[in-house]
Amino acid sequence: MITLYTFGACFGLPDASPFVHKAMALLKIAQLPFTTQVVSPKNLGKAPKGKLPYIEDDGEIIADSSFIRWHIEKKYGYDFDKALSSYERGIAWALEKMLEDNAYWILVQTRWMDDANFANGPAHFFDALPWPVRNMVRSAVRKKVRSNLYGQGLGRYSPSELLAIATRDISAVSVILGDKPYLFGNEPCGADATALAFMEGLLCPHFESPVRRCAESHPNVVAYVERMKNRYFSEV
Ligand SMILES: N[C@@H](CCC(=O)N[C@@H](CS)C(=O)NCC(=O)O)C(=O)O
Repeated sequence: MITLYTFGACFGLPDASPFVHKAMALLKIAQLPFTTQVVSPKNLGKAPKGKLPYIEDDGEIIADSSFIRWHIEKKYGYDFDKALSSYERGIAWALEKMLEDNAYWILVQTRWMDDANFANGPAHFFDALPWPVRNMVRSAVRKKVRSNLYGQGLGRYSPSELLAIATRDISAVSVILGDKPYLFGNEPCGADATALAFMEGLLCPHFESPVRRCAESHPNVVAYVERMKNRYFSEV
């Protein structure tokens, strides 16, 4: 049995992390049974790369959502992209990496750097800590996230610049999806797990932002997220 290590369901999403959400979706698309185990943020250092997700499968540990996907493909012989041409596989990979390495940071900026969203969201990750250290840890982690955003680069951009970039990302997903049920046709492929996780994360009603409004302005994306949720996450 596969164990997926997660942060836990949060903000009406299957997981606070879109990467964990993606890994869950991959396991569900491949119809592999799995259990989940929540990792406390203070134990993240024990994760192989200090990040989630990772899985344990018969004693084998695999970290990173893309490596988890390749493990599923290799060990269980499930080709997520079997129906895709090599050109479509190229587009699928580019779309995934746009979401994971670009849109992800906009999502982080929206949740962690906007004061109201932070208070309503990530600030609660620390509620279980005793009060003398709670505020200190909360501020220290927020500071680290700010520094990560600055290092990545998007943390240096104004809200209107971030929105301009997010608008391109979201519209790329919308255009590639078109009027198809899934990104590349009638059945989901590997990139659908990523698109679901990141688009549902950006659309999350728990957080107010112009980026969310932009995602909401694409009816095909909104309908797609609902379609994927109904098919794979009806229990959430
Ligand atoms: N490339 C990794 C990214 C995973 C990732 O960035 N996970 C974040 C949560 S969204 C994390 O665990 N961050 C904890 C930290 O940086 O301390 C993947 O695809 O799994």
